[in-house]
Amino acid sequence: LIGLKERLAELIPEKQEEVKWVKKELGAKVLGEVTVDQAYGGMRGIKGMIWEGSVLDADEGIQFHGYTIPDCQKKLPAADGGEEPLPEGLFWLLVTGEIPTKEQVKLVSTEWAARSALPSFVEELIDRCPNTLHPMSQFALAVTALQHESTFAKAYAAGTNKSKYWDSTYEDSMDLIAKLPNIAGRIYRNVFKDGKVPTIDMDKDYSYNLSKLLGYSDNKDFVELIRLYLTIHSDHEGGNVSAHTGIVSLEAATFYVCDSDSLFPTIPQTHLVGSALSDPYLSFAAGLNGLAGPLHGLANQEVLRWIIHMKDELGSTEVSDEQIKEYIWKTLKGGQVVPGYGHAVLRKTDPRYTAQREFALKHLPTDPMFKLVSQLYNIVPGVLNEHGKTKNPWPNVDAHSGVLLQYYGLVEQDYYTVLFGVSRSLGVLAQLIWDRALGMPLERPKSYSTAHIKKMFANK
Ligand code: NMX
Ligand code: MLT
Repeated sequence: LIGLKERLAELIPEKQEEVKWVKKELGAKVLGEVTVDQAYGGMRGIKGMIWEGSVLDADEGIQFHGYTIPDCQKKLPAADGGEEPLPEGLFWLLVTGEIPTKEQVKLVSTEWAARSALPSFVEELIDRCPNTLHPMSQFALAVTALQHESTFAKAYAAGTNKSKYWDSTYEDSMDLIAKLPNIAGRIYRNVFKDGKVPTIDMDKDYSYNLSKLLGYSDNKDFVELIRLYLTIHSDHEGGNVSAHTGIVSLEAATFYVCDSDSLFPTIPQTHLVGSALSDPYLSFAAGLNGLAGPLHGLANQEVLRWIIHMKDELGSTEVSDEQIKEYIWKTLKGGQVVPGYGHAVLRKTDPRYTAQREFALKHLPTDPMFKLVSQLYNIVPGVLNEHGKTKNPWPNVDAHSGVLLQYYGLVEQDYYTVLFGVSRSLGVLAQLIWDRALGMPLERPKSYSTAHIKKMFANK
């Protein structure tokens, strides 16, 4: 039975050759141009990054090495008696591009359980946080502190040859992922419960253990939900804020500002926090801080808040379409966004939303909050279209996750983004391992000032 690290070691030379070939044969090809609008517009649509694990299609949604979410639900191993994919399998797929066997997935579960213990100073650090410090801030703080354990940082300081960086990056990534349930569980228990944290069960899978630490493992449907949740939130190609901040690889794309290719061609060959050879702990902590923003991962907290506020304001979960429309317009006229709707890349309903909706139809079809979420699905896109600004009026992943968690009793909205963060570690750390294996360079794109842009085109 071949393990994940052995398989990775076999794949690295092949991939290095493939990338060498692509750079030699296709390195001078142009991926696109860059306009001044894009430079001011959050770099939307600029093609300039390599991300091996997943690619996002505006209409079809995310594909992990070519596998859609329904493919993953069909092909990735499930737990005994379960149906949803185990996130251990998704991690294997992200790292190797291959669907693992049930036995290989079990190896990952066992390894993560074995690596899960936290150093006592990290436990104390979490325990000393005031309950009023947002769970995401506690999460990023604890991950930064774990840097004390970094194998990569020690190997670098010892003068390790760069051809071996992937090995210590792999070790750190496995340790970090393994320790996240203990961090996440401790934060939840401290902030919302009595501070007593149960122990990891060495024979169980990652999602069961996370559910146990949170206090919900007695409900097998909740554990299944966490398996699905951790699988679908894991990766969304490289340009989203958490992936881009923490761990990014931008490669050999040629950029031109407004067709003025003779004037300003630049060749960014870049990475961000991870590209500075900051170790996986520092890189992932940076990504978590990005995930904690309300236009990104914090939207799952904002969605449930917004729905509960609507329910309270309208006095019931039985509300008419007209009342909902008025509430949406009030939000928009107040200069706020409708949380859970819109996307920078997607132009259709997010398949991650659909997967969660299918889970709800199966497990909680009559839940009043789920009915409200469904009612919103029928109404929000029409209102956003009438409003006329949003490029994509359809729901994203965050429009649905909170309602599932609250159904099983996990009602503390401020905590929801922590679960997103646990899942996102799988995608961004799989990429970081490959960044080191492929020797991706420091990320450093070019910027201009407004005065410079005006000067640049003064005589055009
Ligand atoms: N409600 C109201 N206005 C919106 C919404 C929305 N849901 N989505 C976009 N707009 C506005 C946007 O603010 C912008 O307005 P302005 O010109 O005044 O700045 C305009 O429509 C054009 O924006 P887009 O090009 O459609 O969207 P963009 O790519 O800039 O932003 C999001 C993408 C996801 C940030 C945006 O759709 C949004 O703010 N959605 C609500 C927050 C949310 O659900 N975020 C979670 C995304 C998924 N995730 O987990 O990260
Ligand atoms: C994500 O999962 O990262 C979000 O959908 C945001 C994005 O892809 O831009």
